Amino acid sequence: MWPSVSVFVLLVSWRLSPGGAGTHDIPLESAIGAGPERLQAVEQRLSQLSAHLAQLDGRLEARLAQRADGEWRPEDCSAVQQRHRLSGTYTVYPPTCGNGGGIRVYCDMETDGGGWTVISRRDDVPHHQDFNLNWQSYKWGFGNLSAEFWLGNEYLNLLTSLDQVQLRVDLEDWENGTAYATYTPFSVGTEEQQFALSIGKYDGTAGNSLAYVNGMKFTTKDRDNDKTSPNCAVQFQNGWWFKDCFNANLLGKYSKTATIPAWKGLVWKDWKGEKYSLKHASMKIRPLHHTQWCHRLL
Ligand SMILES: [Ca+2]
Repeated sequence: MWPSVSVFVLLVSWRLSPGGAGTHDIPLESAIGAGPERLQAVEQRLSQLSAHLAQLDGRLEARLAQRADGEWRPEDCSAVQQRHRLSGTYTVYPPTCGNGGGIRVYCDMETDGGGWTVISRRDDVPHHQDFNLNWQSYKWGFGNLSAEFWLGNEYLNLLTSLDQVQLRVDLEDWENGTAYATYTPFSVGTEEQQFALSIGKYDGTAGNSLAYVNGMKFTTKDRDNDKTSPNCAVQFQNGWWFKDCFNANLLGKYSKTATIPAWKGLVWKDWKGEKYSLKHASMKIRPLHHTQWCHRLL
């Protein structure tokens, strides 16, 4: 649009310029006589062009907004953070072989720079989620993203199989004390591999309680993949990566009090021991390359 406007303005300048080239073929009197009319015509034309430009501008803006909403497909919360800085529920699109439909996830945009896709949360909420569920439930996830939930083993496999990710565990006791543990890298196998857990190097303040079940397959009440008899998932009433049985169980039965019979609650042995049930426990993942984005943003 601009080149044609420039040409038009140049043309107008040339036609109106009293001393410029080309004025010799217009008698001075007629140029003066025609001045107001021409100016009016020019003004009218400029006004039309201006309206047209505004219209184009609006259309361009609408097209860009449409692209932003319609074609933006963040694959996890780390990508969501490029546009959104508040913790909450978002739709993410992990690459899949199927239709590539989105899934709803909770993004933690605060902890250690944010960008975390939360994979489970336990909390002191009015209504607790039942975690004594079967293989299919654990496969596709369950619960309330704003309260207690399990994202789903199939999604864990998806989100940890393309990018290398870090797992972060955040814990809180009943006296407002907090601790954390990170595992780098972290991955969950396919369903054929029984969603086996693989964790790398530990770091943090909570102690390395998850290491005991590294390499273990997932076990639920209807699929026994643990190393004991009969089934840890039946004994503790939740699905998890059990061995014989655990040093950490963040999906155990929620207790409104800290003190519990040994192992019967939300346990992270190396922080509070096996007779202490935690008030809050969450697990979240983030790609290892996230730090770069984080630095660019902050
Ligand atoms: Ca068993």
